[in-house]
Amino acid sequence: VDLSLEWLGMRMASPLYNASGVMCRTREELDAVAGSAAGALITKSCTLTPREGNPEPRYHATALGSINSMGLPNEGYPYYFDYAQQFDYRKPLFVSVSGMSLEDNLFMLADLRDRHLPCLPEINLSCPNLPGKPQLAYDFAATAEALEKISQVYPGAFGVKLPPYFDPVHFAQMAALLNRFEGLRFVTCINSVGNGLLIDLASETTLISPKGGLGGLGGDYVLPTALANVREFARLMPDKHVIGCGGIKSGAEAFMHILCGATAVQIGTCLHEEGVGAFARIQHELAELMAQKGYQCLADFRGRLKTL
Ligand code: RRO
Repeated sequence: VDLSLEWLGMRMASPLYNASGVMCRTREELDAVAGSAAGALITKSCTLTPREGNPEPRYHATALGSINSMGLPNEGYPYYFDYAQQFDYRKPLFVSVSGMSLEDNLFMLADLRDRHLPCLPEINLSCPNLPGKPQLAYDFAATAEALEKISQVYPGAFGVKLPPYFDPVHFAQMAALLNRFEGLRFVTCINSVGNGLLIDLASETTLISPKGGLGGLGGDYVLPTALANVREFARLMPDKHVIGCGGIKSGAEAFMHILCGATAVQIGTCLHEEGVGAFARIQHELAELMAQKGYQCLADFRGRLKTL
């Protein structure tokens, strides 16, 4: 069984890599993903200047997934661009960019352009955890304005990280909007399901501290929502790549994401809980599942979901 893939001129030995935010804040964490079985790696979303993030506790895992309100803790964009500059590129590197304003994003992307680093930006339009700042991609007019300006500043291929949508009209409107931008080559679906609330029953207390306990959900809680978003965006944007993210913890969920049309898939909660060994394990499970089903490569089943 062959798990390799090629897209946008990049070769990946495996379709699995980390979701931005997990195992990617420091060089040491990025090196661990680079040295693992992951097919690629992506950095923590960065801002113009370093950020501590929200007060702790700000992440909690349960049997069914995770809740987080990290608040964009990161080392500032030069740290990640410098990492990219010294990276050996034995696998593709993505940098996640999440400015506090459109101007900040344009500034960072202009620098990335001028440095000619061979990495692709995934522009985060969907952070759910900044008090007072709504997720940009829930505002369709603001998203159009951002992509117009980004396309003027950044001539290369780029992608966006989308929040989950929950209505077919929104899928269609966002897909039509994204299809207008030629430089936009991929969308990553989905960011965490924003502003859920998990409660510890015994103590009758929230599990995390920021925002009265509200935070982005990941893991099993979000798998069906992630699959729906991957499926609909893959169907509505046939000329773009969709990267699947949400609820992957074994070969089975990775297979389902790819069946829905994902080019590659990212692991968040499961990677946080298990560590980088998750990549080899899930890859092995995916290969076994494909062999059982008689598939030799990812293209044999990618996007071939059957409906009733
Ligand atoms: O840092 C975070 O709180 C965070 C971000 Br930027 C994001 O995009 N998604 C998420 O679940 N957490």
